[in-house]
Amino acid sequence: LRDDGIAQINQATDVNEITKEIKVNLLGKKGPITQALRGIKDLPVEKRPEVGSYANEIRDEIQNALDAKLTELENKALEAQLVAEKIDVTLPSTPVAKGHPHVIQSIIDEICDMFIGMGYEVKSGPEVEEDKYNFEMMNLPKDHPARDMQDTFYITKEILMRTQTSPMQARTLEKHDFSKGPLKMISPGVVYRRDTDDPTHSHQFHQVEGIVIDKNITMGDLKGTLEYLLHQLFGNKYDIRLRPSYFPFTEPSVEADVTCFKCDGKGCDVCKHSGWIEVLGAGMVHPNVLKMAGVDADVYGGFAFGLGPDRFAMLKYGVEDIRDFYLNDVRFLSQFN
Ligand code: FA5
Repeated sequence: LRDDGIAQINQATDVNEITKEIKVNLLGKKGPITQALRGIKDLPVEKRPEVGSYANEIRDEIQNALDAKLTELENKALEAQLVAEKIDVTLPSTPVAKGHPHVIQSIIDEICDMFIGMGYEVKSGPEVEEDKYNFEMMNLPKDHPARDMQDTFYITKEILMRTQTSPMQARTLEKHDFSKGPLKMISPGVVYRRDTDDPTHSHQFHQVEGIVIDKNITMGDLKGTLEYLLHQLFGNKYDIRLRPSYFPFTEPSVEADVTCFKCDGKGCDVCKHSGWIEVLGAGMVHPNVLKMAGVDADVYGGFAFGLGPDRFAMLKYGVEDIRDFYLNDVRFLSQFN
């Protein structure tokens, strides 16, 4: 029995055969050894110890042979698996596409860095905004005709998708403690208008709002800041002009234009043949805006501006259609990596 059992074990070639067949056959409840050990009680008393210890000895030998074979087969299986699953770490890997910020986000970051360098703080505000902040506190009461300048997506009568980042002027003015120093803030974000999409207009675009309020701030400070900003971003490659304009929340108001990138002397397609593209609105903050936010307009004053980074990106990179920024075509966007 022992020799036969050990021979069976030695011939086994896989783990299952050992654990499920041979082990059960030899050492299981119905196997010869268990049966022999059970039969001991029927032997004469004096024979029992001898037969018992012999049967136990055979059982232990078989058990040891089984354990040894099992370890050997398991090791072999592991080795085979290691060979089969070997990874050659020296092989070149499949390249993983790496993302990068959207070109407009990069421009916004560049603008923010520039203003942080001039001591401004950066704040963000809600895109779903109250009529109160978007219009009323910006000196645009309910029936004001200038509301038509920014065609609005209303959610309810009092809630809307902000048409400009200017509500952040009212929100920060309301909270600012002037005893601690002047207000110098910029606020980038997305705005929405019921504009018809065309090469220079999108119904969803970005703005960066800026506001500086202190004692003795002049239009000269505004002009210097805007010229610094535009020259930093565009270099001397483009001409810049400030043109009188109208905004209900600034007086006086200006708009800044930058020369188009595709002007050939006869005109510029993108700029409707004027040769200029408007990139920002600005002005001296209207005293009504200060008063409504609880600021003493006799003591404090300053300037504000709202610029369009989408238009900046068009100029900087010679993109002729603003809609390209929103189509999410990776072939287009990856140029700006
Ligand atoms: C405003 O939105 C004012 N809030 C700006 C302002 C702030 C003036 C503070 C004074 C003081 P305007 O509607 O002109 O102004 O928009 C500002 C800029 O946003 C424009 O110069 C332009 O660069 C950009 N812009 C406006 N409409 C669109 C549009 N549909 N698509 C892309 N950019 C746009």
